[in-house]
Amino acid sequence: MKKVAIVGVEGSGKTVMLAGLGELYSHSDENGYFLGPKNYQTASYVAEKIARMRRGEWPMATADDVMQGLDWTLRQRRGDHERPRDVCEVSCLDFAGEVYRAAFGIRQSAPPHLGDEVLKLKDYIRAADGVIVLINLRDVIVRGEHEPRVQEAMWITNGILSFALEERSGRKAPRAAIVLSQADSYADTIKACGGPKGVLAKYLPHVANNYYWLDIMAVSAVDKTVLDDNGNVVPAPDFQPTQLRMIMDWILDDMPVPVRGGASRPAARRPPPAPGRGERPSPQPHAESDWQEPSGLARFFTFRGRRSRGQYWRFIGFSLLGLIIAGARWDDAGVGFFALLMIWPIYSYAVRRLHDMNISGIWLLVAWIPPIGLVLALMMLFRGGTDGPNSYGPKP
Ligand SMILES: Nc1nc2c(ncn2[C@@H]2O[C@H](COP(=O)(O)OP(=O)(O)OP(=O)(O)O)[C@@H](O)[C@H]2O)c(=O)[nH]1
Ligand SMILES: [Mg+2]
Repeated sequence: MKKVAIVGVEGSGKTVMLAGLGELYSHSDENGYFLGPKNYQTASYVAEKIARMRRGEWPMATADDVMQGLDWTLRQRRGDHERPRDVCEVSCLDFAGEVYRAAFGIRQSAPPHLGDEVLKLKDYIRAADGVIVLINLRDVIVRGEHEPRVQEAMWITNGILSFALEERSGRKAPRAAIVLSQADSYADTIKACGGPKGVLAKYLPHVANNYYWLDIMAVSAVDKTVLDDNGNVVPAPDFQPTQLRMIMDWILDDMPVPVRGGASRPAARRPPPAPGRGERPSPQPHAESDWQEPSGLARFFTFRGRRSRGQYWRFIGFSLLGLIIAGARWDDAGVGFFALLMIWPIYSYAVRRLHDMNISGIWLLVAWIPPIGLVLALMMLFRGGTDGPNSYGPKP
């Protein structure tokens, strides 16, 4: 599960970005990635906001009491004949700016009607693996940090960042990025400052200094804009949220590199997470031609290759049947001999079942520790193998 929190003060661009991401990844990108909505609310939220934007209107400010949960499965298509693989879950919550003010603003306590929302917002940020903090460029460039409204916005933004990056017991701080929104309107200023980092250093120096190690990006959620009758910049009817690929690249940055298929995405900028934390990097795919499964009795004694859940169930079933027949026909010595004979195949199948899930057979060495043994046994019986080939061979 990958939880991405997209957060920011009132008017920072959260709703536009979430809807844009949903729209952009409703089709697969050149590497086959796409977002499958997990429920109707997510699909209709995106459709409604995008339809409004195509009519040349920005979404309404999110109302205090309509916090919207958005849940997608990020999947990857790997060719016409293979099922897409699930990469991770992307879950976001769209809160109203007022809830951020109540949670991180200068008031000492949240107004009673927002108490629950504030708790939910804090849980949302606390549980996130990645936090994207939005700052509206118009606020900092046009209004300037000395305007009271912008000062308050920056105070809240600081509050969000320090809360998100707090190290909590037993858990490292999440990855975080500062994203400057509305880049389409301020492209010249961004260029003149030498990029988004320069904008932050010039207009919000204390944010730039306090959070100098964070990734900083400037994005526009729309690639084409027009002026409406009142002279406001609004999305053009045929806009595309193409620049938001940058956001998805950031989300994917510490994901395992795809096992196979499609073009592989660019190498991650940061090292993959240490084993045991976050997702495990997928080992290199196994060359299918490397090794042929032995035939006849030999296939019960090898420790290479993979065994599917069905094969494993059948093997366990036949072994138990064999034991019952041996018990009925032979004396204790005969049954003991049969059990001894079965030890190797039992280990062989167990190792290969773990391989099917892309787990090393070495784990069987600690299976005698009861909780680990139980978990492994349950996984071997019930968990499916990885899609397509993995580092232990082709799908059985
Ligand atoms: N030109 C331009 N304007 C944008 C872009 N993204 C957001 N905006 C502007 O920023 C405003 C606020 O965007 P929202 O997505 O509604 O902001 P929000 O963070 O959801 O705001 P609240 O719901 O009030 O908390 C929009 O109405 C637009 O005017 C963008 O990519 N380009
Ligand atoms: Mg909103």
